[in-house]
Amino acid sequence: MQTTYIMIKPDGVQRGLVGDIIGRFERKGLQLVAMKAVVPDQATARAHYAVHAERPFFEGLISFVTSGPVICMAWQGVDAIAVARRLIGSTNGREAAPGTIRGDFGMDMGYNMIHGSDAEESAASELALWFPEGTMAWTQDAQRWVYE
Ligand code: D4T
Repeated sequence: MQTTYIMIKPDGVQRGLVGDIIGRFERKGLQLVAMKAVVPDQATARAHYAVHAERPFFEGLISFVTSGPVICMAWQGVDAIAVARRLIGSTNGREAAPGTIRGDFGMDMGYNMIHGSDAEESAASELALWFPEGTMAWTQDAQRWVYE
């Protein structure tokens, strides 16, 4: 079992894609173990993208990701990190495969709607950064909740 950090970025929220995107993770069979909406502060955004601090697009990326609400989520499942990356698709929406989130909804590199952890180490550090309060342990059993 793995838990991965997934974040719908400001463009995904602004475009009204939150429901569509979350639905894909639910339908895939991943389990939602944390979720909240926040407007990221500078320090958190810079820590999250620290690996890109020297890249020319860094400052633009920080102002973009702090520009409005994002949806922070933790999704759990077998190989959840790689599974989520495949659902998300490659970085540039114009090149992302149809059927992926970026391939179906995106046309840009910077405005690519969603972030997903790329390795176990980044998942652990991103979950600690965005969810210092921790995630929920709960048993998912859909049929048990159909009839009272
Ligand atoms: P994230 O990290 O947001 O899930 O995206 P990726 O894993 O697919 O891509 P990344 O880490 O290489 O890039 C992080 C973030 O920066 C934006 N970006 C990237 C950009 O605006 N210009 C660029 O040239 C690159 C490489 C897009 C995603």
